Amino acid sequence: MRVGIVGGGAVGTLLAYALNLSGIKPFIIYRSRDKKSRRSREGLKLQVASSGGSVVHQVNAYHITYDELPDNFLDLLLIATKAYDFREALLSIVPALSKDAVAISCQNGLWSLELLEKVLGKEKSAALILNAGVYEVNEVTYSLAGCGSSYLGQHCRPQPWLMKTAEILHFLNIRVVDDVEGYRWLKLIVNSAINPLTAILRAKNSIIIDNPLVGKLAAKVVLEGWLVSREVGVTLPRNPIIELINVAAATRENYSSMYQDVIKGRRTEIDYINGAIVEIGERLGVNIVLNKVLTLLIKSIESRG
Ligand code: KPL
Repeated sequence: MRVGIVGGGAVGTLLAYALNLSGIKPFIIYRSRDKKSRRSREGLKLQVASSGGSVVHQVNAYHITYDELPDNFLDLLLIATKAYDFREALLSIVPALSKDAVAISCQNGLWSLELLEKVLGKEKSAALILNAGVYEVNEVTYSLAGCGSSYLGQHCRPQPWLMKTAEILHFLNIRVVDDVEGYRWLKLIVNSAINPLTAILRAKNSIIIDNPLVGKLAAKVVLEGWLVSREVGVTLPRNPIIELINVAAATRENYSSMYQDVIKGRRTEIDYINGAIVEIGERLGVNIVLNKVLTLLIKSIESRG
């Protein structure tokens, strides 16, 4: 099976490492030739905590740019770009997919799975709700700072390929679920609190559980998203306040993806997380004032560069 991973950042590296543990050497696909060359030269590493400290693993992958990919080549595509790069990445890669290829969106927030389904159809599209904390150490090294349970699901009855994919990614402790919407919203709501608060306060995820004031604010943000999800008609598989605490505890040593974006002066995924809650909440008449404030604060930080 030929597996492609678009996006060679923190999530892409973790996925590649997980595939290596099942004996698969994936193709990591880049837009930039410079990044590809550097990775081909210096390799890619994932630092994983172990009982006696941390171990740095070499990630075994082929590094390739979009235009080097042959047509009808990939059987499984894992899309691990930022949410705002998803559309362009997907459309550029479609010719490289084999006739029966299937694809998984791994983005934070909403809208990516819907876009994937428009291109490949519901049965060949799935979403991975990844509850792992990975951060960039340097351009070729990432660190895995905690891993909770992750979920894989579709907007139709789970197809047989989903179970096989969960097996080859067993390192990530993935459960195939029937109700992907519930799990997507659960993660969306948890991210809506952890990501902007850690980015604004420049703190690790642990601040959510270690600082009672931040914890209280995070819980209020979660409550807004919870009310929006109820108006949408989504049933959450778990209480999102408890999930917030569990995810923050499981990834306590991690710097959230939004923290990392802000520190590096990069664009964040705020529009797909809190921005999505604001958009849907306003349409349905739910009070989403905290999500709005967080969205504006992160956008103000982004605009300063
Ligand atoms: O999804 C994450 C992110 O940082 O985007 C969590 C799970 C909160 C880990 O940091």
